[in-house]
Amino acid sequence: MQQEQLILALDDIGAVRFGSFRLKSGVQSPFYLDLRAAVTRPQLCRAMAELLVARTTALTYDAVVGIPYTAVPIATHISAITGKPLLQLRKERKHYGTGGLVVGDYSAGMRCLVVDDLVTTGQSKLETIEALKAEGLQAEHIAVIIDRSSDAESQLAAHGLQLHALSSVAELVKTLLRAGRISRTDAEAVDRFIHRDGQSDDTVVRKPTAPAAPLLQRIRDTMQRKKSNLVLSLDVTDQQRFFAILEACAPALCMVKTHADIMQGDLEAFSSRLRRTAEQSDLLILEDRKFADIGSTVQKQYRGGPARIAEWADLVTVHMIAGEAILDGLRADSDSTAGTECGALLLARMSSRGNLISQEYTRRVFEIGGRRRYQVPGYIGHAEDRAALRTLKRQVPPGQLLLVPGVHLSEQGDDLGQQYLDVNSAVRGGADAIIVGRGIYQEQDAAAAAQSYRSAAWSALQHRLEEET
Ligand code: 5BU
Repeated sequence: MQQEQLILALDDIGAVRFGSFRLKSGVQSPFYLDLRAAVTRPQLCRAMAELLVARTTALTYDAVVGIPYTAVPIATHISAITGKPLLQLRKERKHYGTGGLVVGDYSAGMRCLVVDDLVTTGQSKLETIEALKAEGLQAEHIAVIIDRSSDAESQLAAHGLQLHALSSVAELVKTLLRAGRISRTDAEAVDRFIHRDGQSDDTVVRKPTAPAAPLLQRIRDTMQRKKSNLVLSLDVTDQQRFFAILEACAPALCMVKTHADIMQGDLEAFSSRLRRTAEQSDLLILEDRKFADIGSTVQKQYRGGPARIAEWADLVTVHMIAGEAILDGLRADSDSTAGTECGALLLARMSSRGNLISQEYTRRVFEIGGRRRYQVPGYIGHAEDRAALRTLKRQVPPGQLLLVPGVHLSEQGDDLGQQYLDVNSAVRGGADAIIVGRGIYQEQDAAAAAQSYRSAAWSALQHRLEEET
C-alpha cells in the first residue's frame, strides 16, 4: 500500500472526518482524525506499520515503543516486521514490585523508535521520551502516521528529536481533494484552520508545548525574565473585574493563581481568555484546586466538569492526604487532543490557623515530591515566622521551589483563620515566590500594589541568594 492509498483507506473507515468538531481545548476544528478504528483492522494496521518501517529504514534503533493505546498495535507490527524487540509503556505508574514505566526486556543505552498515531502538540511524545530516559533508554526518533500540527516538527527538533510522519494534514487533504472525496470548501476550511495567524490549533487556548519536567525551568525563566517572584492570587468572582485587575497587574507577576470554582459565568470563556492573557503577558497559570480525592475521582475533576482544568492550567495544587497515587490521576491522557499535563505543587504546610498538617506529614510530602520531580516543580508552604520558614525550607528537596501564601505587607491575618507573614520574612525565610491575594486585589490601585509587592519580594530574593552563595 502506498501513502495515498492509506489515506483513502483511512477515509473509507471514517477515520478522517470533515465538518465542525469541538476539540477538547474548546477550539472548533473543521476536521477530526481518529485512528483507533484503523488499528483494529489487521490489514490496515499492518499497512501503516509497513509504511512506517519504509519511512524509517535509514534509522538505527534497537527497540520499538508504541505510545498507548492506539500506537501499540502499530508498534507490535513494526516489531514483527523488523525483528526489533517491542517495549511497552504503562499508562499508570506501577506501585508494586520491580520496574517502572517501561515493560519488556531491555537494557540501558538501547535506542528506541517511538511510535504514535498522531502528533498534535508533541507533548505526549516528550513525556514518553522523558519516561524512557528515566529508565536509561535513548530515543531520538518519533514515527507517526499523521502530523496534524503545523509546528510539532520544529517543537520536537528544539528538543533534539526528529519527527517522521507519513503524512501531514495538508497532504492528506490534497489527496482527498484529488480523489474527489472532499469539497474544495472543506479543503480550504482546513487550510485556513491550520494556517490561521500562522498558529497551530494548540496555541489558541491551550498551554504551550513545554514538557512537564522543564516546567520548573519555565517557572525560573519566567521569574528571571520578568524580575518577579510574585504570584497574584486573584480571588475575585466577577470575570470582568478579574481580567481588569489581571491585565493591570500582569507586568509585575510571574504567575496568576486562580480558584476556577469561585468564578461566575461561562468557565470556558474564562479559561480561554485567561490562557490568552497568560500567553500575551508571559505568565503561568496556577489553578489552586487543592485536589485531595482518590486518583480516579481526581482524574475526572482534573479533566472534566465545567472547568476542564487540565486544558488550561500550567500548575495545580494538590493535597497528599490521599497518597501518592493522586499524582497518577493528574497525568495527561496521552490519547487526548487536550493540552499538556499540569505540574503539581504539593501542599506541604498551610497558612490557616489550627490546620492539621503535622511535621511528619510535611516530611512525607517532600519525600513524595522529591521522587516525582518531573511532575512536581515545587511546594506550597507557610510557617509562622522567618525562622520557622527557614526550617521548612531546609526540608525542600534541592532544586524544587517553595511558594509561600499568606503574605501581606500590612495585615496580620483575617477573622477566618488566615495568618500573614510580611514579604521580607517570607522571602528571606526561604520563599522562592510569594502568593498574595487581598494585599493586592483589594487595593484601590491594584497595579501599584502589585509593583510594590514585586519589588519588595524581588529585592529580598536577591539578598537571600547573595547570602546563600
Ligand atoms: P490572601 O488574600 O493573600 O489571604 O489569599 C491567599 C490565597 O492563597 C487564597 O487563594 C488561599 O486559598 C491560598 N492559600 C492560603 O492562603 N494558604 C494556604 O496555606 C494555601 C493556599 Br495552601
